[in-house]
Amino acid sequence: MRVHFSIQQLIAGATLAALSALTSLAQAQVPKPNVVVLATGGTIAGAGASALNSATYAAAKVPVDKLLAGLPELANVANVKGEQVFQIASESFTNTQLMTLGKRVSALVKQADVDGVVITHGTDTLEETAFFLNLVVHTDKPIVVVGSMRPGTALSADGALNLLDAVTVAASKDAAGKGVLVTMNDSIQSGRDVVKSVNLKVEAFRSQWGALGFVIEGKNYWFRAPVKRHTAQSEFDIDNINELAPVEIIYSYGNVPRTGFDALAKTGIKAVIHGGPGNGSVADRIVPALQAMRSAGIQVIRSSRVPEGFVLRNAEQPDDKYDWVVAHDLNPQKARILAAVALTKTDDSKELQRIFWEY
Ligand code: DAS
Repeated sequence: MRVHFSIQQLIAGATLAALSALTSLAQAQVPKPNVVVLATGGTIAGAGASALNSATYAAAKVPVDKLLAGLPELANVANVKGEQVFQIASESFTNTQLMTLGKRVSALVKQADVDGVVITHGTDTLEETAFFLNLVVHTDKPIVVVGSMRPGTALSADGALNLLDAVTVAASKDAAGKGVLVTMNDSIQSGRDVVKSVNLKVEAFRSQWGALGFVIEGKNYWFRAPVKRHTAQSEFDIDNINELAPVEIIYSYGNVPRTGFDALAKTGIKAVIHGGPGNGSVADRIVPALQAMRSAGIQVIRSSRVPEGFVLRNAEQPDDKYDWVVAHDLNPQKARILAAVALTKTDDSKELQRIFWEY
């Protein structure tokens, strides 16, 4: 049977084909976002002796250029440039590394030709760095911190997909204004909330308040947004900070002696984070040690060693009477970061408590 097309149908078909070709051409010409990857070391840059070494390896060995060259899929997502800021395992980070990294990120996000920043980082203190950047970098541009639990040399290594996801999120307009983010194991976590909760599995990072979303096959799926102050809304700005305040943590447990508390009190710290059991509980024999610290002008901040929940003010400890601060839901290591930043602006305990409620 012969099919007859009218002149009009032929013209319509040709027009549609031309439009489709023009659309593909236009899409091909849409400039890709520019993402800078700042490499600091960690397992994501690690190397093991064999594919079976998923936990036995040397961290911080592979340079950023090699990391990026090993992931050609990045070119489909963004124009990516790498910088090797450090090459260390993150348990060895100090406040100096935090400041150097923070100032570099702050400089990059001010550049019109930078749309997002990724930081490759060891997993051990990743949650501290992510929270620090969340507090002090003034931008709405996406900043994504990423690590891996297995080195790239291992079977089922997780670093490549984590890094691709991090660049995908950093290149995404819908990731703007959500604070510093962490992409691990398909999840998009808040840099404020995320903690390393398992020390040997790829599903190592979680937030007690849940992930912000997922990134699957190059697409972001968002389910919530942070409510605590961060980045562009923060009253803290890395550009106005020269040095973090000295703040230390002391862990409490049954039988804990005063020794550590009394020793810390003589080191010139501005605040002590008490990592207590339960609701940040303080043993009766330790209360006078903390009161002595407070009388010496050291801020006392009660956190908890319990992974979930938050420390309630004036519950089992008379915080008003002792002029102590509670760390809200922040674990001791995150409470240290917030205190070290906050004390660059205020030494007033009521102001500190406001800050711990708001950030
Ligand atoms: N030592 C760990 C670190 O650098 C390795 C890792 O898990 O990234 O944090």
